[in-house]
Amino acid sequence: MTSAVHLQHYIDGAWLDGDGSPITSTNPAHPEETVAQGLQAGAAEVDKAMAAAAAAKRDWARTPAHERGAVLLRAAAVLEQQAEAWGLELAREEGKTAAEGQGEVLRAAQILRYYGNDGDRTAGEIFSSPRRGEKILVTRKPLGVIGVVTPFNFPIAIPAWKIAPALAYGNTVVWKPASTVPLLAMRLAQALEAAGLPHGVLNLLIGPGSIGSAIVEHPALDGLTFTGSTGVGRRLAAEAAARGIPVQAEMGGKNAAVVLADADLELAAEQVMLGAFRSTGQKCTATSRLIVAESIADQFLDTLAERASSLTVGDPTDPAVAMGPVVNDAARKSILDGISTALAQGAELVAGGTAYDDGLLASGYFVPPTILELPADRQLDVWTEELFGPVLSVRRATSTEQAFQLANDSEFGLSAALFTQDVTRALDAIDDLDVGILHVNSESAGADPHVPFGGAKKSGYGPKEQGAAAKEFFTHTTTVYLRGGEAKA
Ligand code: UN1
Repeated sequence: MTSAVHLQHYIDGAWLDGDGSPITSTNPAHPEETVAQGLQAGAAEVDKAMAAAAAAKRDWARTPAHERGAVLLRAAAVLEQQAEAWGLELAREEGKTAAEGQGEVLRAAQILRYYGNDGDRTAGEIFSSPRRGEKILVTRKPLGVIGVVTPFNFPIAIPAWKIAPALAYGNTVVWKPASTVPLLAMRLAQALEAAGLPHGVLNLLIGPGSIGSAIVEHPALDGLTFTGSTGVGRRLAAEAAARGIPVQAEMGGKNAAVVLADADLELAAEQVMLGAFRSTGQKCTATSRLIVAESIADQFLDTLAERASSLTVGDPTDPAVAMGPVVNDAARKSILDGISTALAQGAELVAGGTAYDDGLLASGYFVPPTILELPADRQLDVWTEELFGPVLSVRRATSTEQAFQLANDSEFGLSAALFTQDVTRALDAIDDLDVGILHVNSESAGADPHVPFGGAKKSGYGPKEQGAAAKEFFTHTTTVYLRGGEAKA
């Protein structure tokens, strides 16, 4: 067993103990194993971090974008070098497999590289003026101090895709990661520190949700970016918006995969399995609903049932394991409750569904990969509410139109996956499916750093993330009417 890492906060370029109560992160596969421990941040640390970020913002904003980008590129190299070690720590702290953990660290590096190279690409636009002797410049300037609040499920990639653009475009940051994954947060801050980030530009506070609220309430805040649950997101967004502070919030998903009768069923089965069960279903982009054409439904569900029951569940650091535990006991309980409620309301089990009662799978926070077929005549909670775990709910459709209607039957609209070999159907889906991200013949999860990421309907609030959208959010414009000093007739 590896010994527990000592958790500290990173404020104004120094690693400090908190003055709050103790905090530990534990291994969800072996809950008795402490991964990291320390003292939470208190109100004094929030003030210090906000003051440090505010003091650093003028100089960082004036640092040439090329230099800011160079810091991100050096941090990317640190992540690449540490990918294996930190990927393993990620698996121990969060529960996804070590391969996925390593992939996530490398993905964070890729994101840092993207923004490291993007920062000095464009600084604005120049327009001609209707007046002689004048040009109109639209320059982009950073917002200032950005509050970053991130979830447990991508402990390093989601922080990277918020912090990298924030820094690249000249902002300073105060970051509160999910309290279940503080070690990986420390690792990202360490990589940026090793890369030479000036003091105060990034500040990390480890602690409970009240630290996030304290950041949002702080007078020094200039912008807020959040990913996490709908409840918390809406509350923080409302608080920030009430103070006129720009907010970018990524929240829930209840993403559908639609499998039409003409689909390549082998491909569809493989991709639906990945979408539903990779990262133990703990992605806002995970496939949690499946709509399958009636004519192929029996055959397709048989294939999925077979694949789900042969998925190797266990310790995520074991290379033979395909699916690890969920993040903590509360998550396990609420997911198992969601399954029991669905069964009581008339759902039928296609695979999984029964809590483990023996050995590692019972002592760790494991939930079996579960597939439920829902009755056609009633709306079940499991169809509408995000369980954030390895649970796939299925309904059958007798036409493409009905399949798309069912896919849109959600207050969320983050992503969807469509499986068909018919381009006409794919083109229809672009118009008809009310989602921010559509995958045709691939799983519903996944995101590239150079294109917008975010949802329709209640999945998001404010500007999207990534690509050009990130530059839009993390900067504002100043329009400059520029004339020479000579008087014109
Ligand atoms: C992915 O699908 O690979 O919280 C990324 C989430 C999303 C990120 C998904 N914001 O799961």
